[in-house]
Amino acid sequence: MRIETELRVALAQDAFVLEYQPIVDADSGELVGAEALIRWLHPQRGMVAPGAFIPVAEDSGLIVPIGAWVLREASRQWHEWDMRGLAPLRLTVNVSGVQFRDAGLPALLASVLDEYRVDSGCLMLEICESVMVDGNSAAEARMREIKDQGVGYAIDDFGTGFSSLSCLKRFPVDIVKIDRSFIHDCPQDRSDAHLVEAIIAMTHSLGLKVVAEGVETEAQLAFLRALGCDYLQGFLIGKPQRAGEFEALMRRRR
Ligand code: G
Ligand code: G
Ligand code: MN
Ligand code: NA
Repeated sequence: MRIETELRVALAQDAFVLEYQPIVDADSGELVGAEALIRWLHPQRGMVAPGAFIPVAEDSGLIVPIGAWVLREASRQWHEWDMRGLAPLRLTVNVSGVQFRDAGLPALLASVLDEYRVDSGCLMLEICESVMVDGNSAAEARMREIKDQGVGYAIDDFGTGFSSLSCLKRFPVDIVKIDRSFIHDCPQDRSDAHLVEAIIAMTHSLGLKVVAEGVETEAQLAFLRALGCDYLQGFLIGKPQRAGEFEALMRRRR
């Protein structure tokens, strides 16, 4: 079967699942949120990572219904945790450019936030720099329309694209996520270390918060903390995990 056809079947059969990767406050280590990451539970191939099917979903337009499933499922899970007294936790959800530009997105968000009584301040969309670089006023208007619903924005993989400082200033961004490729060789690699330092300083000068992604070592953690990085995410903090495991982590971290 073509992967596109398989993805349609997967949607119909509810064969996707979300994992949650913890995000902590750099100073206190307190759990502040999680990034929701989709996985496909394939009947033959087992768990398929998003890199293997998100690009196909984007090309075929299937990213719109798949992305809708992700937003609904993340909201449903938030509500479940809230009911058990485990929220408020901030959830960030990855949104592809195609999905972001889809005309139905604002209404979909309004509907899931309402259905699951999600505190909109607890939901953030992770978009990549290219959404802003589109440079166009349509993207800016769309961002503001959703922002008016209380939903925030984190810029994913920051540093790998071509967005400028003026974009971060002009668009209603809340958080910048430094791409893990820049964190990987810190603090030994002086040029990466300086780059990370500059991104943090620049982000703060614009009044935004910053998340370092891909934190894997204690040395990276100490380095990022010393620079005043706000939040940390990475295997050192915790791997992406299923809701049940994540819930256990929330109970321990509270
Ligand atoms: O989870 P890793 O686990 O492999 O994720 C790889 C990539 O897939 C990341 O760049 C992430 O942004 C993207 N991704 C994960 N979940 C989603 C999702 O729900 N929607 C979209 N559009 N991308 C996702
Ligand atoms: O592009 P995005 O930032 O959304 O990608 C998230 C991806 O990064 C997921 O595939 C996740 O599994 C992966 N990831 C998260 N933390 C780490 C880490 O510390 N090291 C590495 N190598 N990958 C990580
Ligand atoms: Mn992401
Ligand atoms: Na990233």
